[in-house]
Amino acid sequence: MSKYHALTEAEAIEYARGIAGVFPAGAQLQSREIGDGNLNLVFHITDPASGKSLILKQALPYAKVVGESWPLTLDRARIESEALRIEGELCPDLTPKVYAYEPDLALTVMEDLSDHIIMRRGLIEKNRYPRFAADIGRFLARTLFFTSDLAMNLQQKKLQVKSFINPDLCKITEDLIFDDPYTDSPNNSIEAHIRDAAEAIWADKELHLEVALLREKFLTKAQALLHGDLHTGSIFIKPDSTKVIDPEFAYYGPMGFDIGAVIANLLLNYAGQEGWSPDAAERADYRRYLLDTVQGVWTEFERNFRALWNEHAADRMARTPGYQDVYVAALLQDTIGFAGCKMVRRVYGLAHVADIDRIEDAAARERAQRLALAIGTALIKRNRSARSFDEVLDIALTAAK
Ligand code: SR1
Ligand code: MG
Repeated sequence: MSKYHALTEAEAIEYARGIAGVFPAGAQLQSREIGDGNLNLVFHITDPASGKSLILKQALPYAKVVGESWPLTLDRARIESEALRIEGELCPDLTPKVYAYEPDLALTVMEDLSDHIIMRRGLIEKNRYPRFAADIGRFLARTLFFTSDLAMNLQQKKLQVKSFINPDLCKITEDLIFDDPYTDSPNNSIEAHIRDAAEAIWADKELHLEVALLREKFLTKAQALLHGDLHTGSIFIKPDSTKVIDPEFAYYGPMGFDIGAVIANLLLNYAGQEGWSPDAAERADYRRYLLDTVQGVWTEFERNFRALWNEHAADRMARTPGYQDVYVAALLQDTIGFAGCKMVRRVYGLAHVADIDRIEDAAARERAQRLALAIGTALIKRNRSARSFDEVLDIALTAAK
């Protein structure tokens, strides 16, 4: 019989006590369930006397955001712990340390990062993170390059694709990102004041074609091991440190999906400045910082990715002259298209973002929502013709005028 059951706070303490070498014997541990994501339980275990702490993350057999009517496989805990291991080997300074994985309980024990904050919150507070673009560009380049056919033994890579088949979590993305926002789905959550904008998107056949083509890439292009949900809520940050968490949506897919996710979430905050920066000069200044960061993410990704390719390309065909330029040009287009899809879904799909939803002034929130939709739809429509990353910045600047 399965040992699985959702842990209580007291059981989480007992489990944490058994992790060797963390807490002193007899420590008076405290436990608090702090999960504010959509899917899992997260226990913060602390020992006030020694100052030591741990995080226990446990998958629930359903999507917490909806309830037991939406069952979800516990296998995602295995996928997450395995993805964390690979990301940790490739980027040890950019991932949390994992102390244990308990398959029967779908439980991962990891480093407590509460000296960092969730990046989405940091951006809402208008903090600046000078290292972020370089850190995330390196994370993206290393995790995507080294798990792809460019760097791996081709047979090993196929076996790795198999162990990251993640149908339940991919279905969430397929529905919530590539389907629901383009029709009057009951999963959507639409504020009445922007229903006209949603209806315009439902009627926009040119847009639907681009989304169908991007969805096809998500469904079929097993290019690299993706994080799969790389929004600013999956990043813990402080000015001198970046940590990428929560890769439970990991699967083999198109590289641009992860790069686009980072860019989309920076641009969602850019749109949200309608509410967070009422002063025009302050708004323009923080937006300039965000666009510099958006540009930096792509520049750092491309620089690192090309350097890795030049140094580590696995075989003769990967070193074919001209191949790298064509590959990167296609990555740019995928990145732009997926970034657009990731923006639209966060405005009126099932799961929104605090950068926009927490704006209290309804008129400012509506302006932010419409701006995010304008940028998102333009990115989607321009993806296949894009030749330079400058187009992303042009779209954002033009839409905000
Ligand atoms: C039902 S889960 C909703 C969203 O939360 C996750 O973070 C993913 O982005 C997913 O689409
Ligand atoms: Mg998550």
